[in-house]
Amino acid sequence: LVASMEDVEESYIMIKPDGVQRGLVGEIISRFEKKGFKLKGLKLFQCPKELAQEHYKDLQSKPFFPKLIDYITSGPVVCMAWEGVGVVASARKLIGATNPLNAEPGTIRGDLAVQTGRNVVHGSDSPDNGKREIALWFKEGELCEWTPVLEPWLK
Ligand code: 3AN
Repeated sequence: LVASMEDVEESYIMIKPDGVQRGLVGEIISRFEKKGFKLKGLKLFQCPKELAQEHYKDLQSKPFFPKLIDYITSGPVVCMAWEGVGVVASARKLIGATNPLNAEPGTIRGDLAVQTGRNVVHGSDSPDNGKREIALWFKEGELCEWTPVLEPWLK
């Protein structure tokens, strides 16, 4: 059964500063590529405090909020927009549980992280948040609409 355009979603995926510092960028990107999602936006970016606060505004009242903002702004992050059928829930599965010690082996956090406060990657938690976060982190002109063309590369 072929999926319809209505099933196509977008997710904002971000490699956090610890993922960049630890040299995990290629490893993490390749998991989304190999799964079969389409990359629409990609940049290395030093996040300003205000943007981090806006991104995590739902967690504002949590005791760990100031530390979370310090962490996310502590070094460059890799911002990505990924598109595909069911990409939001699938990316959350690929990423694994928030606490890496509860994340299954085979997931990014399960394989590569040990602490909730250093869990290497973010993924949007709903299609609406996927749209909101991509609009928040990317400017106009930074996203590419493209059609994967496999044929010429196979000849
Ligand atoms: P997820 O990133 O799995 O969607 P959220 O949205 O509950 O999880 O939390 C966002 C981020 O806040 C987490 N990725 C983590 O960096 C941080 N965080 C969540 N819970 C805690 C906690 N109990 N202590 C420290 N940091 C936390």
